[in-house]
Amino acid sequence: MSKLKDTLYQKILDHRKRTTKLLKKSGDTVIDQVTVSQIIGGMRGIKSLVTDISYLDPYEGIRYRGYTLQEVLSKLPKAEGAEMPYVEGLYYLLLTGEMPSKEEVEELMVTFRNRRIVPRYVWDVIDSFPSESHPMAILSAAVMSLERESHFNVKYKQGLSKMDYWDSTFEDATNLIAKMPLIGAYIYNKLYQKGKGHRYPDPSMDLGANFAYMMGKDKPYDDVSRMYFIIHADHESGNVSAHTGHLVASTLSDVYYSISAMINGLAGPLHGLANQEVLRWLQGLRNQMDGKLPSEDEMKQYVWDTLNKGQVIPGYGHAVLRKTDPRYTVQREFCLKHMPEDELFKYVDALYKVVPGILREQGKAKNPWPNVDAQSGVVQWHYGITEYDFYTVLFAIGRSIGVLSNIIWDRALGYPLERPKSVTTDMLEKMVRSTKEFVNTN
Ligand code: CMX
Repeated sequence: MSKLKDTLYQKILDHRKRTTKLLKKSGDTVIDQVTVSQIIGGMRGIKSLVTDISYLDPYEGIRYRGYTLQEVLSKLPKAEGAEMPYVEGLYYLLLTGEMPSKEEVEELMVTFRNRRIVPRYVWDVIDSFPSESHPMAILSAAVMSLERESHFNVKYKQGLSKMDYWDSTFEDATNLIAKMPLIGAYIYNKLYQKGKGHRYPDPSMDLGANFAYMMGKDKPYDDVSRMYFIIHADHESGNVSAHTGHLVASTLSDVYYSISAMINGLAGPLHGLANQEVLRWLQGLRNQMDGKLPSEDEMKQYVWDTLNKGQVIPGYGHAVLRKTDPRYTVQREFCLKHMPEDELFKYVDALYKVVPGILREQGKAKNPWPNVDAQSGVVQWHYGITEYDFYTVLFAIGRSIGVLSNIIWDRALGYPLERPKSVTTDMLEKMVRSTKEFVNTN
């Protein structure tokens, strides 16, 4: 057993006792109430999922296993001369809750390296897509096509104890994470470089550096990849991509079905696709300005014009966060260091000064501050990835690391099939009529 798997197994044994005790002793304890607006309003804020991989505080932002993003970036081991840590180390941290040593990360790098090979039929699936297809649709299909590789399915058919579900799920998850960057780079190459830029992975490189290499990018794009995959990895369990992955996996569908579904959820403009929307929207402004940097008043006008057309400002607002997203801040700091003179970065910076005030004045958005997607496309654009349809693929590679870690733990703790209850509007009206508040106010 590898060091990671061994450590994970010990953690699972300990954690099972806590979950069993909670269920046995406190199963009927009420911890939340549900309002009509929460039911009609997309279940906002209802405490109904449990995960120990990450927690999202509305004012502080995401913590992975208790660590802020800044702590994760400074404490995880790094390659010689790198600014950003190994992505492999993040997988170790998310799975075990322990900050890995460099040796532990190196062992995991070998594990990933040995699992990179993507079967030929996956390339055929990708090649069979018309070139106008969205890269997220291709990614979803490519991941789906790998389903026949699932160890979990083989074991399940042979008759697998529930206590062992996590083991083959771990094998499937690790196999998929190792392959995702290759699949992503191949899709980029097929769609935008007509297959001419394809590079095989370099066995001496870590996951982030290898992705940069396969994309044909020089330093510091290796750090951009590492940063990007790490900051997008998890955002607790209620966001659409994480929740979809968890939901599908709760039926004991294998990780390929689950991650393909996760990718489909991420592909919506209110979620992961917002990063490409930001770029599209900024390009609109740039075209309108004939290339010159807009004044503050021109910027304000563009924002108001968008709102007055009934559209959202992409990259701003959030269902949980009530402050600037720390994932935005991490990227902003990277931009300030590496590309302060970049024209689009200046646009983003100028927007940061005007959008929150306007959204407050408009009075609809509960959070007027920028989220991760407001910055991420600009960094990619700067390093030559100007095909913004591709940005959500990068988000998906990162997000799969967190969602897969969660699925392994779901299986380890025996979380059941997810099945919330729905009611009809009639029932809802009846329930409202029978409450004290209704009687008192009518
Ligand atoms: N621009 C304009 N209006 C916005 C807004 C924005 N950026 N953010 C929220 N609003 C509006 C909502 O559309 C809603 O309007 P209605 O009452 O007319 O329906 C109102 O403000 C209240 O929404 P909210 O409770 O503040 O936000 P939600 O939890 O409903 O939605 C989100 C959250 C992210 C979908 C929303 O803020 C949004 O559409 N933002 C722009 C898209 C975006 O950046 N998405 C990426 C989020 C991060 C990610 O998942 O990747």
